[in-house]
Formats: sequence, C-alpha cells, structure tokens
Amino acid sequence: ISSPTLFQYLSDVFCDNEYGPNFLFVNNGDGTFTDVAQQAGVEDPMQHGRGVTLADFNRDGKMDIVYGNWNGPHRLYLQLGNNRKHRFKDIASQKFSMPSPVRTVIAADFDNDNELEVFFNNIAYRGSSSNRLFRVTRREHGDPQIEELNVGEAAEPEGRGTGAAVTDFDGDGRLDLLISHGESAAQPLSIYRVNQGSTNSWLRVIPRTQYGAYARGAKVVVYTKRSGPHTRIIDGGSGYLCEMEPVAHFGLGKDIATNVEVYWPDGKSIARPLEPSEINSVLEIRYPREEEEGTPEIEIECGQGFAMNENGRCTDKDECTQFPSVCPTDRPVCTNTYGSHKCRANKRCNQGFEPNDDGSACVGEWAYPGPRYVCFLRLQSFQRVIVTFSKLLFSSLHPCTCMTYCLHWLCTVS
Ligand SMILES: [Ca+2]
Ligand SMILES: [Ca+2]
Ligand SMILES: [Ca+2]
Ligand SMILES: [Ca+2]
Repeated sequence: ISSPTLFQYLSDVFCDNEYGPNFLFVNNGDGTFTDVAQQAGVEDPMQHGRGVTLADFNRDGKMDIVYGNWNGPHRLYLQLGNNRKHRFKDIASQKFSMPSPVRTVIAADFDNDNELEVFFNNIAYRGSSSNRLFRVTRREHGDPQIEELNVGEAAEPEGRGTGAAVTDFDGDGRLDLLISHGESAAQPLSIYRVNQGSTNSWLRVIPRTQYGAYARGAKVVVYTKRSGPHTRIIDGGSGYLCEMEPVAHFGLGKDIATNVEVYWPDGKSIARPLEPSEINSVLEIRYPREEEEGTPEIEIECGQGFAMNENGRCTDKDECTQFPSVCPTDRPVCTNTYGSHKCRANKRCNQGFEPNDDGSACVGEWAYPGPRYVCFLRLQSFQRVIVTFSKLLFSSLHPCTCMTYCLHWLCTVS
C-alpha cells in the first residue's frame, strides 16, 4: 500500500508480505527509500499478510496500519513515533486479533457516527467462516477502544469471499459494502447497505490531480468543532485482490466540519473553510493554482485545541508553551498532547508509571474511565506500588489473570 504514512505528503510504501517480514519503505525525498519495518515494530516475520489498509484511528494526524494475517493474529498498529523515529504499537484486542482465513480488510465509518469501523472479509474455504466488524473508538487520554459489532447479513458464514470494497452506490451518504466471491466456488456478488446512522452528517471529498484524474496518494483532513481532525488517504489500492474508491468519506455524527485541507504527493496543499451548505455532499477539490496555495483569505476555524499557523494550515496548539499557567498549582507539570494537553503533579515515578492527578501515588500510564481496580504489587522487600486499572481492560476475567506482569498483584476494587 502506497501513501503518505509517515510524513505530511511524501508517499511511503508498506508491504504486508506472505512468507517473510513486512516492509515499510520510508520515502527519503530524493528518489530513494529505506526499509524501517524492523525498527518501527511492524515486521511481523512469522505471519502471512493478506488485506491491509491505513487509517488514523486516534485522530492524531498519524496514519495507523491495520491488516489481517492468514489464519494468524490480525494487527492494529498505532503509530507512535515522531519525524525522526518511526514506531508502531499493536493495540488489537484479543477478539480483534483472533486468527481467521482473512482476505480483504476495510477501515471506514459505515454508520457516519464519527468513529471508524474495521471490516474483515473471511473466506469459508474449509467450513464456515463469518465476516466480522469492529468499531474503533478514539479516547482522549488512552488508546482507542475496540468493540465487536453485529455485522448482520454481511456475516456470510458460508461466503467464499475473495475481495470487498466500499462506495456509496445509492447516493444517500452512507457507505455500501460490496463483497465478491469466487476462486474456490462460484457465488454471486453481494451488496449490503447499512441500516444505522441515517441522521448523522457526512462529507465525501474527491481530490483531483492537475490533469483531472483521481489524486491517488493525496491526504485529506477535515477539521471539526468538537472531534478534532479526521484524516483520510486516497491510497493507491488497499484491501486484497481489490481496490477502494478514490474518495475520502467522512462520517461526522452530530459534529460540524469547519474546514478541509488536501495535501498532494508533490507537496502542494490547499486549505479552505467549509460552508454549512456543503455538509452532506460530495466535494470536488481541484489541484491548486499557484496563487491558491498560500494562506486562505478567509479566516479558518480549526476547532478546539487547534490553531491556524503562518501557512494557513491548522496545527495542534501547544498549550504548555502558549499559556504557561494553564495547569493548576497542585498539578503544575504540563505535557502537550495532540488536540489537548495534560497536567500532572510534580512527583517522580518509576518507568512505566506516572503520578495520579493529585500526586499522592504512582499509577500505570493507562488512563481509563470507569470503575477501577487497585492492584498492590508485593515485592520481596515489601515495597508496595499501587496501580489502577479499569474494569474495561479485564472485562469478565479476574483483574489480575490476564496480564503477565500482573501475576503477582493483589487486587481490590476501588
Ligand atoms: Ca493515528
Ligand atoms: Ca462508525
Ligand atoms: Ca449508500
Ligand atoms: Ca495541544
């Protein structure tokens, strides 16, 4: 899959390989590429990759990689690194990663609720194998949450699915799902429509090249009032044995889209505000003429946590630098985050831990909402460390049975 994965506009190449490690070729910008898959943690050398696609699940502007492995664990790699160091972390849940005879993988907002879904098309080649659907919900201070959804009739447990794609066939603003079958048995095509989210807003953006063709390799960012920036790639072909439409489809839920930015692979870019009349429509974006490239003449609203920079593009506001007294005196340590910032107490903690909000204890770096388990680690020296975990993380399991480093913890519900 070829797209601006690691940088603003240059196209990198990710190869989800069978029989051998994956490649992640970083575009050096001078016609050469360097494979950084191993350093980035996406080599996965023992698995056989099938469908792959890119999406920004946590809306931090960095593209994340999701792919299925043939009868192996499926991956959802969140991009963590910065411009110099590329690093990914697999956040796939147990259910999400469950091995299956997978073919195409699609990431799209099927119900236009603002959060992305991941669809796995499985082939029933030795007994039945249902297709599956997961919603990946962004969380402000934590990794996205993954939940399995009912895929309805599109489960096709006996389907010999070999490829799938999305587009809006009937023009109602909701993506429809097309699944092709064959290879090991002749079956007709199927097309599914989503029966949820009809009241949610949406926007479809089609960037063009200077010659009027679909701009493969372009990146489209839509800024919103409340849910931050939503990024889509017009990729050069994702899925498996198929290719997605060259359209950036945005589900907006009840949020309001304020402006759109498009980055072409040659470095050209454009930013312009969105009119309320343009919501729920298909927007064509021409390749910019010289004079259109600079700062837009009309004021752009970037939404909460973002501000317009000198180039007229929306960027994260560094609250810690811009407003040195943004944090209260009992939590004076400010850390800038994408679209927001964090304040914490001035307390020193061991690696992997951070002070809790009032600075009275060191807690694990995860911050989950909801009920919490308090775990005590009993070391030989009788040193006691407290860490809090959410119930979400453990679901029905005993809070300390599911994580290896938790084996020696004693837990109580706080
Ligand atoms: Ca991301
Ligand atoms: Ca959704
Ligand atoms: Ca539709
Ligand atoms: Ca910020």
